[in-house]
Amino acid sequence: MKPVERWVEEVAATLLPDRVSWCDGGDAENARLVEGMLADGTLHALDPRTAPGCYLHRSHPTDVARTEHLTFIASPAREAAGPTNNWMSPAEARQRVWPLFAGAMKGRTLYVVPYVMGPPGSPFARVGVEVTDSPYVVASMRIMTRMGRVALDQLGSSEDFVPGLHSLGDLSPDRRFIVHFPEERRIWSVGSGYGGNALLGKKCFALRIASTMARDQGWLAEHMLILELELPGGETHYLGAAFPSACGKTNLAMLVSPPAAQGYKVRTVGDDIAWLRPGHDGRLWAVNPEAGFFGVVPGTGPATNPNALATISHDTIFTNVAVSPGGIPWWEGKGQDPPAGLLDWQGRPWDGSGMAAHPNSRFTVAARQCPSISPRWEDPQGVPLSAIVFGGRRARVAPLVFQSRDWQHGVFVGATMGSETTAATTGRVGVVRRDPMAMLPFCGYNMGDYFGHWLELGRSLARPPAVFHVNWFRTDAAGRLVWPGFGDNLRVLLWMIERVKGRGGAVETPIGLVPDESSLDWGGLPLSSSEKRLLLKVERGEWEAEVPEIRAFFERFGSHLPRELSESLQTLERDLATVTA
Ligand code: OXD
Ligand code: MN
Repeated sequence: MKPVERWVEEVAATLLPDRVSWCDGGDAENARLVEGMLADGTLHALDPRTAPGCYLHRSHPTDVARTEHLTFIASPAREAAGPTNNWMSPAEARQRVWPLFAGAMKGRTLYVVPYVMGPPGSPFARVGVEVTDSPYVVASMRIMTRMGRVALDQLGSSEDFVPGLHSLGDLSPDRRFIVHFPEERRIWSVGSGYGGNALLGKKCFALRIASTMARDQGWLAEHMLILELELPGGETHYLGAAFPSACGKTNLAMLVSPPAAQGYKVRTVGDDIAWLRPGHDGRLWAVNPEAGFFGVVPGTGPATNPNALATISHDTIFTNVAVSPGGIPWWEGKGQDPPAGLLDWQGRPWDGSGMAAHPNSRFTVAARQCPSISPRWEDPQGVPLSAIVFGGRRARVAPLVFQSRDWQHGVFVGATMGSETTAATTGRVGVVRRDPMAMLPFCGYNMGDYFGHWLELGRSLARPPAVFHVNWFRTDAAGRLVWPGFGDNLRVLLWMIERVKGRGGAVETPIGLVPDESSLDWGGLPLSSSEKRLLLKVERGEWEAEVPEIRAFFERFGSHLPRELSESLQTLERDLATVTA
């Protein structure tokens, strides 16, 4: 018996399913699953004329986002999980969580979902196997990963796979746990059918477990989009960008810009996760381990992201959007008036107040459907990064863009990122929290050690990417967003590429290098000179107020905080004190 078969037999003995079904990932299997889900109301068919091959899933109203407070790292020592993760000892997990799996699949089918994270044939691809009782999860994993026979073939009789146990349980938040065992490289998830909690290849494997594998093996697993930027004449650059959930990674990865007419082309390699490795050439190489997009729907429209709109025009699973009586999906920002008789995300007649689609409603769609997908998106070796971009959602403080002075300073910039919370996780929206490298909810080990790993990895790169920070969300005194964003973000990317090439004007500030006003292309933008100044402004008082917050955040890591980061903080403090206001 192969190791994977032995494991399935072992867990089935506890889960007690009525049936075990090994998924091959084929069309016939998917059609059978969809048919069953249409029959039992897990899926609703959408209008075959305007949304061919599309379905709507409504999740339980208490199960609409990742639940970070129910997500745990179960390393034997609390210190290994660090101060930013919820920790549970493996013994406690066995006591509190394992019993929730006992008999959980009685009357249900246990689906075995073998999957590969990483491009086909890539030496960096890794196999996971998810056991689940949710056909919605199976259908979604088929889109988000390379699922089925391909994974079993890659695995053969090896033991080298990440086992993930998932059951919907009774969907009660009181009995919901997402537990990661980094040392054993296994995952348990119970009580949720929501994407980030239940599609175990994504956040659980490709970020939390993979980040610990990456630490041990000398690479990085990051919450980053990867985009390709072709300049007129054909020169091509790749950028990785880490923004917290629901801060525009998908939009940036699929950017369509007015300067496209001049020969600039942006193509998509990935929209959420990047696995990064030092190459023999001293550069940092990136692969997208996923095969699909699980993106935020509201705000996806012809002006904001026409490529995403085209991508999701067919063969897409929508979760928690609104729908017309004729099965036309609708959401805020779609760029169309709401159809008459609209049903909200819970299937109730919408009375026009509040959002009709859930703010965290999602699309699940194959990456190959994206019109802007890069021909290199499945390159087994990945793509070499010219730049890494960190970014947050800050109404104040952070300028539109700045560049770090070097890799070490770039790690400091990433480690001190702040961002306002969004609907992608349960809890209050709009409060600023430190979200280092956008990995706060996704780092599978002590973040202090993670910063150290970033520093060490940089030392091994002869040609490290330049590191930048962006903020598209600065507001004026009236609370209005100043920067138009979306397609115009290309202007900022082009300044970065100029900097990478040793050109592009910049002024030194205590936080790093900010474009001088004349080196950004503002042409045609309806911005006054005071708005331009506001966008690029490094306000000393605001940054002085950041320093104690950063210090308090750093202190949480105790002896795990690399000395280099305390030094960078001291430098910032000193430079702020000496700068002329
Ligand atoms: C996601 C998230 O779903 O970050 O990508 O929440
Ligand atoms: Mn994400």
